[in-house]
Formats: sequence, C-alpha cells, structure tokens
Amino acid sequence: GGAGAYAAVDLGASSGRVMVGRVGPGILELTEAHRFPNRPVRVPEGLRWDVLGLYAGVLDGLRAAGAVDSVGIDSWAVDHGLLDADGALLGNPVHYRDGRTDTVAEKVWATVPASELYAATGLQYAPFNTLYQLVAARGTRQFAQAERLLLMPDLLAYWLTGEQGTELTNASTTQLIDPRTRTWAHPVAERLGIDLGLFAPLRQPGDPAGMLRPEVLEETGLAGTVPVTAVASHDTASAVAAVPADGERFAYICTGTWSLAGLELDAPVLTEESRAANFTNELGLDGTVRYLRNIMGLWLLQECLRAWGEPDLGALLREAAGAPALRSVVDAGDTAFLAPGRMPERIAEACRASGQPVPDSPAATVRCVLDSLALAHRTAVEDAQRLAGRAVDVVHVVGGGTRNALLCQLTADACGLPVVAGPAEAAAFGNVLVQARAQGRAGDLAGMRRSLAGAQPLARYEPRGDTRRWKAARARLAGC
Ligand code: LFR
Repeated sequence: GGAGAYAAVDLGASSGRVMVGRVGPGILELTEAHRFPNRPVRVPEGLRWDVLGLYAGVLDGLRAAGAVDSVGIDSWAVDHGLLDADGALLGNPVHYRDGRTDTVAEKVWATVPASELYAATGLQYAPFNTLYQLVAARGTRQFAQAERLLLMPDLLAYWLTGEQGTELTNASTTQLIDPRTRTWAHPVAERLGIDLGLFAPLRQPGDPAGMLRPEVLEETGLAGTVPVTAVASHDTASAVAAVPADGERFAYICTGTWSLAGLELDAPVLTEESRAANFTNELGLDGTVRYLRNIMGLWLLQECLRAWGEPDLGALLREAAGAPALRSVVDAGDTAFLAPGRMPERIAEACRASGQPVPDSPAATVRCVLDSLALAHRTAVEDAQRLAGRAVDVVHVVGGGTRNALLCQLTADACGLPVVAGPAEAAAFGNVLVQARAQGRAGDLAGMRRSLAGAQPLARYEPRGDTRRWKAARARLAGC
C-alpha cells in the first residue's frame, strides 16, 4: 500500500526524543515530535535514572506524534529495571556510570577468567556490562526480591503494552549472550550463579511486542489498536542499521555521548588479540555482528562544557579549529574518564602525566578533546581492519557528532580516509525502518541503506595532511 507512519522512541544519555518516520514507495522522512531531557540523578545511594520521567516523556511524545502504524523503542544499552513478583519496579534503575561495579571485575575473573569470558561472549571489558552490574547487585535486598530484569527499552515497552520480552541486540550487551549461537551463554551464567530466568524470552528485531494498553491510548489521545514492534533496541544497533553505506568496505563511527567505532561483520572475532585490543562483538540486525570499540566520545566535551557553566559551543569550536593541532592528546578509550565530574582537570592531569603540554584555555582543552577523539577513531578503524582481516575505503560517521564539522574533518585527517557524515538521527532512522519492514514497507539491510543514502543530505570530508603526524601522536600516548 501507501506510506506508513512510525513512532521511534530514541533515548540517549542526555535526552530522549520521539520521532515520526514516514516510509513508503520512494518516501523516507523523519520529523521530531517531541524532545525531553534525560537528567541522571545523584541520590545518597548513587547515580540513578529517572525512568518514570522518561516514561512520561514517551507518553508526551506519543501524544505529539499522533496516529501511527506502530511504535518502536531504542535506548542506550546494559541498564535495566528489576521487577518484583507482581511486575512492579523495584527502585530506580542504576546508571551505568555509577561506581558500584568499580571493584567487581576481579571477583568475576576469579571464577571465569577474562579470556574465557571473552571467548564465550565476545564482549569487551567495560565495568558497566550488565553481567558485572548483576554481580555488584548480589546481596542487596532489592536484588533478593527481583523476579524479572527488563532492559530499558523492554521496560518501557512493558509499561506501554503489559508484555515482557528481551530484545536480542540489546541483550547482546549484557555479556550473557553467545555471539555465535545468538542465544544465552548458559555456561557463563551458571558458573557465575546468574539466574537467566530473570530475563524474559528473547525477541528479534521486527517481532511484535504487544499493543498499547487502553490506559495508554487514553493518556496519549490515540485511537484504535497501535502495535509496539521490537526494533534493534540497542541505540547503536539501530544506528549501524542506518549507516548509508554501499557494499562492505566501510567502517562506521556512531557518535554521541559515546563514539562506537568499528566494522559490520558476518561472524564474531573472538581471538585473544581481539580481546587485548578491547573490541566487542555486539549483535546487529539480520545476523550481523557489530565489531567495535567504545571510545569516550563527546562525553568528554559535554562534561567540560558543564564544568565551565555551558559557554557558547559554536564560538569555542571556532577558536579550537584555529588552535595548534595535536599539541596534547589523551587516551579517549580510557575508562578513567567514565565517571562524571572535574573533566577539564582530569584531562589536564592526563596530559601532565604523559609529559605533554597542559591545555591553557577552554579552546585548547576542546582542541585536545577533539584531537584525542579523532586519534581514537583512527586507532579503532585501523585495529578493526587488522583484527577482522577486512579493509575499508570510507568511514561513515552517524549520530550527533555529525553536527561537529571539526570532529568530522579531524577524523578524516586522522584516518587518512574520506568521511561521509550523516544521518545525525541514525538511531531513529534504524528504529523506523525496522518497524516499516515488519509491515512490508522496507527491504533488506542493503535496501534500507540505499533508501537512506537517497533521503539524506550527506556531508563529505576529504583527509588533509600527513597521517604520520597522527601515528606519532599515538606513539606519544603509548609511550607513557
Ligand atoms: C551508546 C551506548 C553504547 C553503550 C553505552 C552504554 O548510546 O548504547 O553503545 O556501550 O551507550 O550503554
């Protein structure tokens, strides 16, 4: 038939949005219906998500979206709500930047050595992987009462529909999925005493996830029956699905609070070398593997801006563009930058510790951050090609960072490859297209990508200068 309308709920670490996508023959459009802040809250017990506030934002967004043929939800990964036997939420979900997992990894590795954990789950070490969070939660009263765990998008879908499931792409970030079989890693869970019965049954992107409850219809002013469709509910999986690439010879960088840089593969890379390089094998749409590295991303910049009282970013970026290049760089992959607070000081300390000049102004700090991100992008793109045995000709940058022209240009310079930037709202596009496909209005992954390349204005950045400067900067970091 004609075009369909799809509501994409896309929740990021600092804001949530509800976008409406129209998809049909020759039509692919996305408009924003509602945007709302997502503000982490620090209470005495730690850093928490205001999930009821987020749910209220979702309801406001659905009201603003109006009549749609389906609703899909994606968000950041790993975090979750715990429910009691009645299905009621047990407390505010813990933020992945909370410090509760700081000392958990050693305990886990004493039972399942890190190398075995990698061979079985393919996940890079990150303190916040759900597995470590569950081990940290063990022994708390809240955890003792928990009968069910729902990842963030699945929790919101449950509130909208009354039905529970665990969407696969996001489940793959728990470190409890085997990326070869694409189902639960039972042996790992057993050895660590993690009850996989906590999780609701797996759902694949495109699966039905229930209908909006009558109360939800009433609250949002919607009529009729409105299905919720499971999408690639990990925001990064939705974003990678919406990389407007042609063929296989591309790398992608999903930019936002994080930079997720890597390749799309048919099978996981589970070698010891890959583990040492801290590459992850998360699951993507249609049997794909997202082989990537987590880089701190624009978080470094956001936290600096917050520390400086939110100055005008445009002016700072113009000044940073004129500042000397590659004076000092920090390791943007270092989990030392994970926690919030004191970011300009922490960056200065890292420069001092590696014997480099300490940035002497906000613009110099911004330049250091962007050079460091571009350098980390280069290293990830280079390492991924080597470790996976796949060469690329182009780097696709998608997500919020596409609005930062300096970051895109520096990334092209550092990689020595052209950068194609866009779409900025890649996660929402991926979300919408998977819903449309479930209703027969979009084709396979390659077809989805073709339709995106046509629908979106993309910016192209050619590499400038000599990539040896970046290699030398990398050596400066590695040497410390
Ligand atoms: C990006 C992202 C990353 C994940 C991080 C924490 O929004 O989903 O892929 O590693 O957030 O969940």
